Formats: sequence, C-alpha cells, structure tokens
Amino acid sequence: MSARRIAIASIALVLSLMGAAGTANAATHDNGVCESGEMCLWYNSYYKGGVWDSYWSDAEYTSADVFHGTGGQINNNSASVRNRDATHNTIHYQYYNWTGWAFLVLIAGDPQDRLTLPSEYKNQFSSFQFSAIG
Ligand SMILES: [Ca+2]
Ligand SMILES: [Ca+2]
Repeated sequence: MSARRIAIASIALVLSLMGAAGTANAATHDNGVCESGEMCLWYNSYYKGGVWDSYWSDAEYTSADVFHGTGGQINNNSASVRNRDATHNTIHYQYYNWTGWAFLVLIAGDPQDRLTLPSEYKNQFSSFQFSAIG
C-alpha cells in the first residue's frame, strides 16, 4: 500500500469515529464539562468550584477521582450535585460499592434534578449509580 493510500484510509477512519461521537454519545466522561447524559458533582454549593462529571456509574471514589479545578479528591468531598441524564435517576451512597444510606437525585428536567446538599449529606458521597426509570 502506498503512503497516500494509507493516509486516505486514516482520514476515513477518523471521520467515521467523529461521526459516531457526534451522534449517539456527545458527552465526554471526566473532562471537566457537565454535559447531557452525565452526573456531576461540585466541590462547593450551588455548582461552584471544581467539578467532576461522570458518564458511568462508579462503585468507589478513589484517590484518582478528583475535581477539575479546586477541591482535590471527590470522595466525601462534594457539596452540590446535578443529574443531566434524562432517562436515569442517580443514586448516591454513603460508602463504597453502593452501600450505606442512599440519596436520590431525579432525572434531568425534573425540578429535583439538581441541588445543594443538605448538611447531613454534604461531604459524604462515596459511590453512585445511574438507575433506569420505568
Ligand atoms: Ca463531560
Ligand atoms: Ca462516604
């Protein structure tokens, strides 16, 4: 195969990947932008300070899970939350592996899809999962 054929084949592959990303899944996990389809945590109240955006359920907030911007690790360290997934509630747990008490945040579009956490739940989340509705 000539160098030119290889280059054209590579461009075609890139275009097909871009097409896939632009349609079915526009959100990028953990990029510091709270996008449609994601659950987002903030270090401060009212969606301020560092943000952590997740497209996937997470059974354990490890030392590698950190806010983009200020705040450091997310484990036991979030003050506000928003669910941007329109088909799944998010359930937030006190401990790893979806154990301890559970705190429900409703689907995107519901008035309860975001809030600053009550004091008894602030700085307590350690895992979460998306939960399909209906
Ligand atoms: Ca994102
Ligand atoms: Ca916890």
